[in-house]
Amino acid sequence: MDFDTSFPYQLYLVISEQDCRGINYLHVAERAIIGGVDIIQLREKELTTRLYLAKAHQLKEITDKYGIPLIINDNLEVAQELGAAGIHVGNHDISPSHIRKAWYSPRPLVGYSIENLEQLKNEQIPLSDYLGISPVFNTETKKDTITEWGLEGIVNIRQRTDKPLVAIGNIHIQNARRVIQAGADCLAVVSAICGSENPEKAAFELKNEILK
Ligand code: TZP
Ligand code: MG
Repeated sequence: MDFDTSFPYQLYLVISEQDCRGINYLHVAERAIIGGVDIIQLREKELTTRLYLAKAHQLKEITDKYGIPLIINDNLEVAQELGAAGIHVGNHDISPSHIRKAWYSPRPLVGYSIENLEQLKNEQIPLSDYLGISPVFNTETKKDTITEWGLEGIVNIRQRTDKPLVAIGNIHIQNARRVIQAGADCLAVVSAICGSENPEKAAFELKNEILK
């Protein structure tokens, strides 16, 4: 399946089994898609490549069923082997330039997290399809924060690049609208959906905030 590299996606679910706190992550993913999630990233940190790939295959059955892209966090081998729609990497992972050299057909979506303003000048930016603003707000889900961008950080980054901006970090129903108004194109969440008793409703309500 070919996906749009212009990145028309607005609600991005970042999921791991652990973040779903005992509820089946495949169930969470499916309900979230029905609610309005339009792209999913599998982000497993503790798994071997073999187990990561097995989990990714299960999730891809669902994303394929609904025709939405599945992105793999960090692991190029898993992403390529799976035939994922793309890969998301941070500042200290393999670089977008490495990814483009190793994987060019079909062209993957490449996401790159921005943790400091200097990165916006580096050669990885033009090679990325979207930039993660990471994190917008401090979060219990990921604690190795370099810069807590805040809304002013989004405004600042928006002024410096035309790349699609994916905001992540403690985004929920109460701040979603403001994050979009600050200049983000897409909201990425873990807890707001994975930690909800009703992932479909949570996704639906977040999507409505974006579309308002
Ligand atoms: N990258 C920056 S913050 C974050 C990631 C993966 C976690 C976001 O989780 P939550 O629960 O939506 O704050
Ligand atoms: Mg990473």
